[in-house]
Amino acid sequence: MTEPAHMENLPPENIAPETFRAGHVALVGRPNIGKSTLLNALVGQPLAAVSHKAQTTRLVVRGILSGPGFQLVLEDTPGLLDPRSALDRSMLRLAHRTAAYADLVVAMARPWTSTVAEDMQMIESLPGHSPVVVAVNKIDLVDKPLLLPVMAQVASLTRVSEVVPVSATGRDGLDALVCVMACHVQTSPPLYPPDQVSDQPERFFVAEILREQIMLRYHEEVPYATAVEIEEFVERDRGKDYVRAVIWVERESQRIILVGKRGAALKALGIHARTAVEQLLDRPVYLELWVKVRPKWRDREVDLVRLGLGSAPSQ
Ligand SMILES: Nc1nc2c(ncn2[C@@H]2O[C@H](COP(=O)(O)OP(=O)(O)OP(=O)(O)O)[C@@H](O)[C@H]2O)c(=O)[nH]1
Ligand SMILES: [Mg+2]
Repeated sequence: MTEPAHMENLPPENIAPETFRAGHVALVGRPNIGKSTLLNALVGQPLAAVSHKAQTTRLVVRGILSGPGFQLVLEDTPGLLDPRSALDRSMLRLAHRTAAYADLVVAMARPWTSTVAEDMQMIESLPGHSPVVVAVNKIDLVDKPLLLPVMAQVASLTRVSEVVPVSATGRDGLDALVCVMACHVQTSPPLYPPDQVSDQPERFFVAEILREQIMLRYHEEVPYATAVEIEEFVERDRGKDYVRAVIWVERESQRIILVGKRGAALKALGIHARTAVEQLLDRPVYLELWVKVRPKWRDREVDLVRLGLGSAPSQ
């Protein structure tokens, strides 16, 4: 997974190099629409954190989907929303920048007529000039005839070249979506070896697993006031790998909730996270968790940069 990309990747022998297609595909849309679920379903691995809460994803998560004659570098992004904190602004900038530089944008929309206007507005405000394919997700939640007007409305937008109905959890329509995405990227040699699923480091995915557990296990403001920092990651040839992570919160009251009575909540979090980390890395891991307070980190650019959640103001 952490293999660096090299530029001499060759298409499989039975594919003519001049017909191979490859490119970056940004998955964008409002929070909770299922971008991360779709990424995971397409690459077949739980790379990105998924939860029923909005604003689960804070950074771009990349998954590589290789098939016969194509390679798609899928980029899951934070949900597009009206920003209220420096963190929100940073997430919005990141999602917009990813869309602007992608070869193709897959804008995800909800399947209801009541929300189609909002999703169309989101699509119209996307920066850049790359083609837009709309994936209308969660179609398992609506009667099929009700989908048609939604699809017709989004298809009427000038930048939209195709609309594909899908259910990321039900794995419905995914083959059609892959086919449409592969047709919309340019001919290009593969960007990565065919068996590589991401170009992001293992420690990034360890933080993502911890974040998912926090989103799933805590409520109200607590998961939102939380950031995960992997302070140390030591790979060992013999014995367990060692990972030390700090979970930052904004207030002492949040630290107390995270840790729980006699440390029970943090212990349960650690056990679940370690199991998922060991599955991902396919080796045993010793996971050490610390919870620390950093007041108002979400509104302090300097903290965002330090935690890898923002770019330096001068950039
Ligand atoms: N019924 C149904 N639920 C879905 C589908 N796709 C995703 N979900 C659920 O929607 C919720 C949000 O999914 P995520 O993948 O975390 O959504 P997201 O767009 O990445 O959200 P943010 O990271 O917050 O922007 C989860 O509870 C998913 O299980 C689908 O096709 N059908
Ligand atoms: Mg997400």
